[in-house]
Amino acid sequence: MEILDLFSGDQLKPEYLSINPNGVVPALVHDGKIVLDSSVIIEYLEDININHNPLRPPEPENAAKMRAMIRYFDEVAGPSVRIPSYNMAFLPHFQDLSVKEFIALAESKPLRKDFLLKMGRTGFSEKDMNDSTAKIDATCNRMEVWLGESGGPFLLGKAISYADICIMPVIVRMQDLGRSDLWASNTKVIEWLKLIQSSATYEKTYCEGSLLSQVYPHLRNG
Ligand SMILES: N[C@@H](CCC(=O)N[C@@H](CS)C(=O)NCC(=O)O)C(=O)O
Repeated sequence: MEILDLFSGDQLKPEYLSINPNGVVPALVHDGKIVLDSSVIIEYLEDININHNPLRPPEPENAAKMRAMIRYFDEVAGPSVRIPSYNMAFLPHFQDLSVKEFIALAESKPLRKDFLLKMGRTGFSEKDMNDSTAKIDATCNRMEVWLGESGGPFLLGKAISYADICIMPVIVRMQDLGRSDLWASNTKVIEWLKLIQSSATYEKTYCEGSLLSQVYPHLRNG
């Protein structure tokens, strides 16, 4: 396993771009084959039978439901969580750069150039912040409906699936940024999150230093 330092630009070095020309993590190289994008990687791991517990429902209808959920998360929640994350945690890194350095950095990012230029060195506007949190709010409402339809405690019913695993980091990030209010009225989402966060796997995944509030003291409340 190779760990990249995103602030030093490891993801933009030619050796990494030859693996992932998008210049973002994660990328999986397995038996010399390259697999890109987190939601594709997790299904690939299932396809090569690396998991002891299947995380994709065996019935085609439920597998399709799961993929539709993941598409929704990738379309609505994924891009939205980036705006508060950058404004609240990462912006100071960019404010330390000169205008010229900042533009050069933005230009070097294959997928995130426009995003960085829009943010600029003063951050996203209040409207952008509100629009993005509204999308996370909509995602939580959608999850509440799905949890109701499946009977829970997971999005597709009794067993945890890739859909839960795909959206979990977004919800945990918003919780870490102090925005648990976004799902305060979604009782099923609250129970879903509690269940996930009480598992030993969660504990292992979010080892010390994984949360932004553990890295950036200004995010710590109280
Ligand atoms: N859709 C991609 C998004 C990947 C992505 O945005 N990764 C971020 C870290 S969470 C990244 O590598 N950013 C590097 C940069 O902005 O330069 C996936 O899920 O794999």
